[in-house]
Amino acid sequence: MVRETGRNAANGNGLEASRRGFLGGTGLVAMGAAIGGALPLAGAGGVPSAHAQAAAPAPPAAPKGPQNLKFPGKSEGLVLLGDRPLVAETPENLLDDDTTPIEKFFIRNNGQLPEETKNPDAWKIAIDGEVNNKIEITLGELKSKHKAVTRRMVLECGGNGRSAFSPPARGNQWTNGGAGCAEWTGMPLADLLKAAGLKQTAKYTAHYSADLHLSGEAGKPSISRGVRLEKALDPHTMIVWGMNGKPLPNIHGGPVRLIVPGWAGSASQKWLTRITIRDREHDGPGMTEFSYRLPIKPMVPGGKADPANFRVMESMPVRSIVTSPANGAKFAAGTKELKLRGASWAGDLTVRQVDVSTDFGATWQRVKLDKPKNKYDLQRWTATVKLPSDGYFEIWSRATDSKGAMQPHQAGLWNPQGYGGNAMHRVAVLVG
Ligand SMILES: Nc1nc2c(c(=O)[nH]1)N[C@H]1C(S)=C(S)[C@@H](COP(=O)(O)O)O[C@H]1N2
Ligand SMILES: [Mo]
Repeated sequence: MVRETGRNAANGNGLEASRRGFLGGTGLVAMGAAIGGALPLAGAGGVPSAHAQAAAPAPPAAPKGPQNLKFPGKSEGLVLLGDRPLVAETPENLLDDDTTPIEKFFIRNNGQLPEETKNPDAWKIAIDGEVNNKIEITLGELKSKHKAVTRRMVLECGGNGRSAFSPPARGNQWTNGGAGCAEWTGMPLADLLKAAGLKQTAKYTAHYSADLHLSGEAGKPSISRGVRLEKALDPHTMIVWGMNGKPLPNIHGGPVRLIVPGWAGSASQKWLTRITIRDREHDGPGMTEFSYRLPIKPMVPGGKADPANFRVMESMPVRSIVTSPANGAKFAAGTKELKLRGASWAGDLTVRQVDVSTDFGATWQRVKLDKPKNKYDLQRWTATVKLPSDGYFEIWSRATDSKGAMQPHQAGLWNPQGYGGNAMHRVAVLVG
């Protein structure tokens, strides 16, 4: 994995930048000291990442502001996390639509972008490995032979929320914007696998694609992940050629990709060329050691990780975000009420409840939570909160999934590459 220095790599979620804007360095230190605290057993810099700067002896130099993405068809509101490979996230306040428009949808690449195909219908997909009949089929044939289905489903990077880990974890420093919810059109992968005839020995998929490894070395996959057969056969796991009613754009894996909803986005292979059915857990790039894996026994944050203590990450954890107001929003003096909007989702599960706090979690208020349109859709929420006075406030949001798991205050289950961080979302606002 490439180590990338994203925005606010050291201090997490961008909240610090807003505070600095409001308060200046001294105020920041005071604020951090008031709410920060030591994290037992942590490695160097053992304070929660959102408050990390409070521990510094002097106010640090102002970090570089976020760099905006410049890419055809994409909003300049997206924040560039890396340009080799190209990675960009959607600030939470741009995730305010029921269906994330293509121009706002996050981008995550591990290798080089393939050139856009001139003839999408001639694109070939093969199914081989532990099957009775190998299949090679063009996208054109797939489309003509199978009834297209459309589902609105969340795609979320396994590293979403990484910037909240303390000590910092390796990789793109996503806030909560490594996620989007699109209308995906295609067909269930299961239909193709059944047509190939799965052998008794079939256990796992292995996904291959047309993008080159960053090194440019021919035949070296940039990433090749897979899923347990049970997930591959779930009717929501799809081969997809349409996004929000348009042909799937090249940047999102067009002409054809997988969407494995609810699980780390890396399983959703873009530019899909082949699926090999395996008789064991796949071991391609992105499957082994600490890649998209979580500790079985919790490890000491920042400590030495033992590969034998890691298992493949599957469902993503529950998450909520405040999509309005934006972090750093200012309101006129005397504003006594704020209308909030947000979104929430929970991997393979649904969201049961979302609560918000304007007093650093001392008291919580339940929001009005919408139902998903179909399984794996995101759930929008709204709330109105009262403010007791002018001044600096943080809006915190926390979701609880259908099994009762709630977002923690701090990204937990530390792991070297920072997967599954789902700390509560916090936005800072200033009244007056
Ligand atoms: N072929 C290929 N597929 C890929 C990737 C990649 O680098 N190459 N990145 C994966 C990761 S890590 C994520 S989070 C999603 C991102 O999809 P998007 O760029 O359409 O948002 O694609 C996945 N599929
Ligand atoms: Mo990802």
